[in-house]
Amino acid sequence: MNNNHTEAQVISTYSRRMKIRTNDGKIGFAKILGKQLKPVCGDIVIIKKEENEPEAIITDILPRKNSLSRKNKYKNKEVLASNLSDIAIIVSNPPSPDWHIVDRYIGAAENMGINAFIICNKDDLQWVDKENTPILNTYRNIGYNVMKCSAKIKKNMEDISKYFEGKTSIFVGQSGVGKSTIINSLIGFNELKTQDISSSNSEGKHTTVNSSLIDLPNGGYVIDSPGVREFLPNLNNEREVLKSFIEIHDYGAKCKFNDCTHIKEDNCAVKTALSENKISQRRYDSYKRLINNIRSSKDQKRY
Ligand SMILES: Nc1nc2c(ncn2[C@@H]2O[C@H](COP(=O)(O)OP(=O)(O)OP(=O)(O)O)[C@@H](O)[C@H]2O)c(=O)[nH]1
Ligand SMILES: [Mg+2]
Ligand SMILES: [Zn+2]
Repeated sequence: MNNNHTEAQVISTYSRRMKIRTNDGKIGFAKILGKQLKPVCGDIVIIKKEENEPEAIITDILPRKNSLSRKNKYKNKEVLASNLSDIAIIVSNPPSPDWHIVDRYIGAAENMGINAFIICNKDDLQWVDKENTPILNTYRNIGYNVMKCSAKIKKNMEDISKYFEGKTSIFVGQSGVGKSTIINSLIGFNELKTQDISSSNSEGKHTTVNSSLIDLPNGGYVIDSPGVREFLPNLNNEREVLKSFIEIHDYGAKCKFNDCTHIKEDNCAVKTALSENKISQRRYDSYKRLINNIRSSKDQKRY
């Protein structure tokens, strides 16, 4: 590599300008060369620095180990972050949990081949009640780690902190669940802006507007991301939807037809498991919604 070309990691993105960290730990800004290049948080990029130029230029992105992507409103793939080991899905109440969003992030993680993990924040408000406990137990029974904490009164934060040591995780979830507050608590100071949800007068308030990568004191880093109202993972086909729901995938191995989609087919082991309450109806509904989404976007493409 030329001596004016070096590697750097993207730590936050501001449209065409990126905050980066070079291998020697220095933080700076760099601009992107051309319109094709779309670096995201977590990317390792090549930067070029000319002597008389004030800012470095990003000339390339090194191959990503993986990436978290969604389908945007134009049905195009949008990469949100890369090179991750874990997706931490934060839920709380308020705001009222949307478990379909949780299922969809889990689906994204399954398709990326990385861990998904649920954190129930605001445990000081004791919101995990009769309605939510069975839902959380369903996730536990499938094999997902579910932890409760309160970033506000620092309850269970040591366990949370240990879990993330050495990992490269992204914090995702609805706006106002406390993603930035938890990260501030993990690093021990208020690096990230947080805001009271009751002080907002519009429903769509998002405090965090840019993803940013934060170093953890004992190694590893977390990416804080803006809250979402919905999340559609970038799944390409029904097989990837099935891979998103591991319990449905597992029961599906016993269906009569190899290509059973577990919607209307006869002798479907998934349907049997559903009737015996071995698969949660709520998770199955999530599955059906994503299958229908794939089918309807295929129909649209035909015309
Ligand atoms: N009671 C209680 N409130 C909390 C807790 N953690 C965070 N909050 C509050 O919840 C509100 C939202 O917190 P944020 O950290 O800004 O939420 P966020 O998920 O980062 O929101 P976006 O950036 O909009 O996605 C703030 O008023 C926090 O003080 C907690 O453990 N208990
Ligand atoms: Mg935030
Ligand atoms: Zn089936």
